[in-house]
Amino acid sequence: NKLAPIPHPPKKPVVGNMLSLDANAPVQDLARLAKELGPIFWLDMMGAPIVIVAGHDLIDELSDEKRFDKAVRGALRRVRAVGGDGLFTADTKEPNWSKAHNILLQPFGNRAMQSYHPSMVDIAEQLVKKWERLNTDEEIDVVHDMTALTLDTIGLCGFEYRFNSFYRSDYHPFVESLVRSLETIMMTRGLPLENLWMQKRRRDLAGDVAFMNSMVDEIIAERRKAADATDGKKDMLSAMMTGVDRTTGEQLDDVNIRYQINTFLIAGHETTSGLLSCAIYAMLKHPEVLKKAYEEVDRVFGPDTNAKPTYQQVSQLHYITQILKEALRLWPPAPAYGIAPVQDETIGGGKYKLRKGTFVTVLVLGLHRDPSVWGPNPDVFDPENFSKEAEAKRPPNAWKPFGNGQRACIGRGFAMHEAALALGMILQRFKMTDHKRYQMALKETLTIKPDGFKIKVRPRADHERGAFAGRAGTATAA
Ligand code: HEM
Ligand code: LEH
Repeated sequence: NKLAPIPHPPKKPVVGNMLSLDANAPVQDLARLAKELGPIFWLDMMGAPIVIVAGHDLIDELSDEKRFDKAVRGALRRVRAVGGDGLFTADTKEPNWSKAHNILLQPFGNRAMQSYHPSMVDIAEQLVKKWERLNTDEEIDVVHDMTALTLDTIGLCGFEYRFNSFYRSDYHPFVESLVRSLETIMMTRGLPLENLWMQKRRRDLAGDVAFMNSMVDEIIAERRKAADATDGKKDMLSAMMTGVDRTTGEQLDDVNIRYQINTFLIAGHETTSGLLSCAIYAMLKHPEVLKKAYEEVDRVFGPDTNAKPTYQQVSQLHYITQILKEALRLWPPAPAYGIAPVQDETIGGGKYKLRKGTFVTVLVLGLHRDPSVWGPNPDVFDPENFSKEAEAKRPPNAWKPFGNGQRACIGRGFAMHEAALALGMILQRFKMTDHKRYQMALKETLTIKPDGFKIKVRPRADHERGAFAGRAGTATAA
C-alpha cells in the first residue's frame, strides 16, 4: 500500500480553512465536509493542521489506546478554565487523571447508582408535577425542562445541593456563569485572543469562573467542617473526600475536587438533556416506536403513578434503552472527541501518515451515519439497531457516543439510568403532541441539542393504557 496524501479543501492565506467552518455550527460543517471529501481530511486552522476522521474503518484503528491517546487541545483545552485538571480535561499523563479515575470508579459504579436512584426520582417527580399542572394549551420548552432535570439531578446526587430549577423561570446564577463561560469558550475557539471584543469576554470569563469556584469551594469547606468529612452523606462529594487511590495511597486535594464538581456540572448540564430531548423528538416522529415504548412502560411500571419506580424496574426498560441508544447514534450530544498518535503512525493499511502528536478529531457524528456499518439508510431512526441480535453483529467501535477506552465517559451509567427513569415517568403519565411539526435543527454549544423544540402534553386517560385497557375500560363503562 502506497502512502496517499490526506485530502483537504482549498485554503485561504493566513486564516487557512478557518472560514470553511460556520462558527455557530462547526461540527455540522465538518460532517458536510466529510461527505464531500471522504472519511479522512485535514484543515488548516490558521497554521495549525487538524485531521478529521469520520469513517468506521479508520476510527476502529484510532481506537487502539496503545497507539492513540486523548488530546486535550482545541476547544477542550479552553474548557480547562472551568474543568481544570478534573477528569474530563486532564491529560492522561497528569498524575491527577489516574488518581481521580481510580477514586471515582466507585461513586460511578453500579452499587452507587442504586443509592442515587431515590434522588433521581425526587427530581423526575418535580418535572412531571410541573407538566401535570400546566394548562391544556401551554407549551413546553423541551430542552429547558430537560436541562432543569439533569442539572438538578447531578446537583443532588453529586453534592446534595438543590438548584431548584423547577422553582424558577430563569437559571440559577451558577448556571448563568457556566453557560456564559462555555459560550465564550465556543466563540473564541481557534481565534487569536488579542482583540478588544475578546478582552471583554475574557474578563467576564474570569469573573464567572471565580464565582463558580467560590460557590463550589464553599460547599467543600462546609463538608470539611463536619466530623467525619462525609457528614453522613452518600453523594459523590463524600466519596471524593474520603476515597483513597490504591495505586499511590493518595487522596484528592480540595482544588481538584472543585474541578471534578465543575466538570460534573458541565457534563450533567450539557449532554443528558440533549439526549432526552432528541429521544422525545424521535418518538413523536415515529408513532410505532412510541407505541412500543408505552407498552413497555405500562408493563414494567404499571398504571399507578403514585408508586415510585424502583431501580430494578428502570433497569428493565430495555426498549426505552434501545430508543436512547439510537438517539445517541443519530444525535450524539458530544459529537466529536480529540486524540493524537503517541508515535509517528500510518493508518488505513499504510495509506495515511500521521506524525506523533498530530491533533486528530474523531467525528462521532460521521461515524454514527457510516453506511458501511449502518446500511444504506443511516439517517433513519430505528431502535432495532440496538436489539440484542443487531448489537451482537455490529463490528467494534461503530458506536462511540461516550468516547473511547479508559478516557470514555465515567458518567455513562449515571446518564443512561437517569434518562431511562425520566422517559419512563413521562410516558407513564403523558400524551405528547408535536403541535409545531418541529423539524430537527441542531444548536451547537460544546454539545449538540435540538434548537427551539416545543411540545404540548396532557395526562393519559386510563383507557389509553394499552395493557390495562380491559380492566380500566370496564370500570369506566360501569
Ligand atoms: C467523558 C459523553 C454524561 C462525566 C466523556 C466523553 C464523552 C462523553 C464522549 C469522552 C470525551 C473525550 O474523549 O474527550 C457523554 C454523554 C453523556 C455524558 C453523551 C450523556 C448522555 C456524563 C455525566 C457525567 C459525565 C452525567 C458526570 C456526572 C464525564 C467525565 C468524563 C467524561 C468525568 C472524563 C472521563 C475521563 O477522561 O476519565 N463523556 N457524557 N458524563 N464524562 Fe461524559
Ligand atoms: O476535535 C476537537 N475539537 C476541534 C474541532 C471542533 C469543531 C469539534 C477544535 O477545534 O476544538 C475536540 C472535541 C472537543 C469538543 C468537546 C465536546 C464534548 C462536550 C461534552 C461536554 C459534557 N460532558 C463532559 C463529560 N461528559 C459530558
